[in-house]
Amino acid sequence: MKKNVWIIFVGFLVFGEMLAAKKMVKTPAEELIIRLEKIKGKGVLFGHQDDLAYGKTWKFIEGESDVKQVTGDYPAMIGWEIGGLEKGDSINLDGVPFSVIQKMTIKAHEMGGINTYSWHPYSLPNYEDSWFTDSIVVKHLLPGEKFHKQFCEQLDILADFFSSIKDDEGNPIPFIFRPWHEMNGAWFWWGSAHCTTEEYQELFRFTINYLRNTKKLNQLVTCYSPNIGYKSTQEFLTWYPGDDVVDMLGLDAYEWPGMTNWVSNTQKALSMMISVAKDKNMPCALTETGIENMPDTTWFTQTLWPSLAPDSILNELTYLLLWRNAAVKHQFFPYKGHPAEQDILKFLDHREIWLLEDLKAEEKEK
Ligand code: BMA
Repeated sequence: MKKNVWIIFVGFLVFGEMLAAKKMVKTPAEELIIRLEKIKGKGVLFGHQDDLAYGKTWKFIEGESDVKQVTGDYPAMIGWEIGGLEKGDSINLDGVPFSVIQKMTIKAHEMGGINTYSWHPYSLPNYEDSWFTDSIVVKHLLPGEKFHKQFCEQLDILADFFSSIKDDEGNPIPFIFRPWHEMNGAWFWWGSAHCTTEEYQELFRFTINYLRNTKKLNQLVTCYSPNIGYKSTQEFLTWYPGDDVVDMLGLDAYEWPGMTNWVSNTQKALSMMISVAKDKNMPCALTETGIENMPDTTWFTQTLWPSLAPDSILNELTYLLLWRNAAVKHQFFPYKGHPAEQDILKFLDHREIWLLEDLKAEEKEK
């Protein structure tokens, strides 16, 4: 009898310890959020989409980077695109093999950088691209609806790929996942004109819950990122799917021809996002930005910088990301020889804008 009491007592102790340990061990996603929170107020990570995969004049050369060619350093944040993965393709919609994305995501992490994944998926059932908006899709992806099973199979493919992003000890590498972005626009099939707000929210919720709960992925820092254009914090939150499925907030803001008052409009949009982020105690970022082909060769110092420069903005953003440098006329970072090369160097000279070495120096001090 006495022995049994002891066994129960020891059992309780061990169980208690296990519970405490479980609480203290952070998931990879939680660790990345903490990392972003620590950066906030000190520096804004400089990011570039596809930077380690290809540039204006090169493709799939390990160690190469348009940012490095110009600055001597890599971006601190690297963006990747997984559109096409859901379809079972081995290369994404921009021609980048998923094997390259996998390898270079791991490499970016090993170098001390942070990764973020965007997703421009093809639609069911006919695999039209993200910009094909002639048919209603979102509604049919939801539980109980006609494409739901196929949609789950697509998420299974994503989950398999995400699980392969791990370090050499087999630990999942965390990254920022930004699905269903720019939903307030009408250009994507999940945009506001092509589904109801509730359908959108359910789609977002289902996607994240499936990846996290059914597929047991604990490395996704999920980001909700509308496009510039909302007029209030309420409007920013119109499609917001819930604090339990969102970890951070983002804004996508490009300057396209014909736009006016970009600096003040971007400042306003950033300030609204920041006030929501503060309320929710979440990190936030300028998740996509740039001006295609950079016809204005002082855009970085005269337009982008003034948009970010007020302390109330600079102290709150965790990163900004310029879009990709495709070989065709679709570039957003002034590659070597571009007339805006000197201007980006001046922009990057601001001590608050961090390339990879700045991030590493900060984190080494800890
Ligand atoms: C868009 C453009 C497209 C590309 C897509 C996904 O903004 O760059 O050319 O296919 O992003 O990367």
